[in-house]
Amino acid sequence: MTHNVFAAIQVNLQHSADKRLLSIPGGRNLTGSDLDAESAILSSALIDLGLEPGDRVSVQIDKGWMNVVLYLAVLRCGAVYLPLNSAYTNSEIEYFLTDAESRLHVCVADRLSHIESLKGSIPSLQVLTLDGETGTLVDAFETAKAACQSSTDVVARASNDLASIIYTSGTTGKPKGAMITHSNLVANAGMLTEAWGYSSDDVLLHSLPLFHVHGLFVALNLALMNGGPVIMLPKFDPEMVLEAMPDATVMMGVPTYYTRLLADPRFDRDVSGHMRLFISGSAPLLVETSDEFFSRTGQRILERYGMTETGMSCSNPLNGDRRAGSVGPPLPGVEVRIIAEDGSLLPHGEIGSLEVKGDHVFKGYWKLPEKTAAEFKGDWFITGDMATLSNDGYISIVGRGKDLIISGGLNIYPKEIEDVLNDQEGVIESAVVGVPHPDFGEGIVAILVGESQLDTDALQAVCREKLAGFKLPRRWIQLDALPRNTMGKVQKNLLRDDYRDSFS
Ligand code: MLC
Ligand code: AMP
Repeated sequence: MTHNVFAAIQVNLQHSADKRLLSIPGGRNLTGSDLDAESAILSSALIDLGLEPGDRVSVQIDKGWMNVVLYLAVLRCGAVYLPLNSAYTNSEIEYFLTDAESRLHVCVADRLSHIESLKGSIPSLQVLTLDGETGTLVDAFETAKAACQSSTDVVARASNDLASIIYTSGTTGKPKGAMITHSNLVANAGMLTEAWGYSSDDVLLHSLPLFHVHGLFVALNLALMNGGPVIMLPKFDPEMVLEAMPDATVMMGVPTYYTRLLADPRFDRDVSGHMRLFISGSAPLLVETSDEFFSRTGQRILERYGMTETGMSCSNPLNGDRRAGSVGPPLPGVEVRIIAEDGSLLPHGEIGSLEVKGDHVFKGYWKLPEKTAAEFKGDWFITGDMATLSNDGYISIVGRGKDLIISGGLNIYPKEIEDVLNDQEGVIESAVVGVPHPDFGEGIVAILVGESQLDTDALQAVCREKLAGFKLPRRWIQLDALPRNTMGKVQKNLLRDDYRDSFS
């Protein structure tokens, strides 16, 4: 018996052989049998290229149906899928490919020459391009198809073998590759199916990117594992979402999606009334947004909580009290606990560090056994989030133990931006903080201390060259000195208070 997560998906593709499972409005529709057959062809093309089980396939492409076929083909041939945000700059990408020792990288043609230049330092690297429905990946697919090569076999994998590596940044050091196993994915999709009553009758409105846990594993995997159709939009755009909504039953998004929908007066009970479920996660959903959504649509958004390392851990109930400001009880099969600084278990209602345990928890960080050991206590994973647990079992995330900004559902570690700024001539030191932002939840403010008056346009340009656009500070402040406590530590809480109205 194989534990390859693709095998669990394939059963449903075959059950839904003639059913339209993936539709791109204005584009292609693929049935279960299309997805099965085309992933088989691409899988054999990948094997022909020399890919072996366990090899890393890094992917930085635009969203589309071929991206889904590629994802399925990589799983099917037992390789490890490594998705990368399309906003990452070339210098950011270089680290991921080198660290992961990528065997195959799939990118848009514009990035090809840069990736080719990395071959000297990553000797086994091969590169294919994909731009929509063209590129050398498609050529490889067509060649395999013409040769009638379609290995129908799903390459056997053990439950603890890797299905995916997703990089997450951290408060210290370089980004870490979270190793996600086949059984992690099967377990988490099973928990969500049960908790959300997900079935083949659900039609998912998919507007999330495919390069993070939310869009890839929570949304796409859950639908495919249930044989449920997916309407896939290239990105979140309220116009497109409103147009697709009449054909959908479930939508998932980060809080920004819901605030943007609420900003559109056309989003009302008529448009949303038939929807079974709206789900939010990846960042805190403000109580005001939840309440406004409820009064506009008569439906309470179901908020859930998770992270790259664990997939989903908690969710408000499908039936029962969906509590604004809380992420609900742990999912079936998940255990949670709240721990004090001294390591003791805290009673209900007290704020402490949230730890989780279950079959959904990842295997560890790629090539970083010490970092892995530091974030586990036995089977318990230390999330880095601060939370409370109510008497009736509801978790509320009240803050972060880690210095992290979440903007539009994307994680930004201030240290990464501070390192770039501190390297610039004339900058003595910097502190980057997140403050309330009406659209993104949090927006980025850079506070600098310079030898003289700093040229913030030039600093902005350097950041744009080195960092993905969503990490760019949007407000710049220069001070004579940063506030520090008696230990000499920068008091970011004071800076957050001082500049909290920067975007209001
Ligand atoms: C884009 N920009 C952002 C941004 N996204 N700035 C801050 N925060 C963001 N999230 C900037 C770009 O750099 C660009 O700036 C400008 O906005 C326009 O870019 P765009 O791509 O056209 O933006 P838009 O389409 O409006 O995208 C915003 C968004 C998108 C919110 C729709 O970021 C998004 O889909 N976010 C979801 C992220 C996600 O999937 N998170 C899940 C992680 S998994 P400029 O200056 O260059 O013009 C996880 C675990 C869990 O967290 O629990 O789920
Ligand atoms: P990532 O590292 O991108 O997987 O992001 C995971 C982090 O997002 C978690 O550790 C939390 O800090 C945050 N997060 C996810 N869902 C929620 C939520 N519903 N409420 C508050 N924070 C959340």
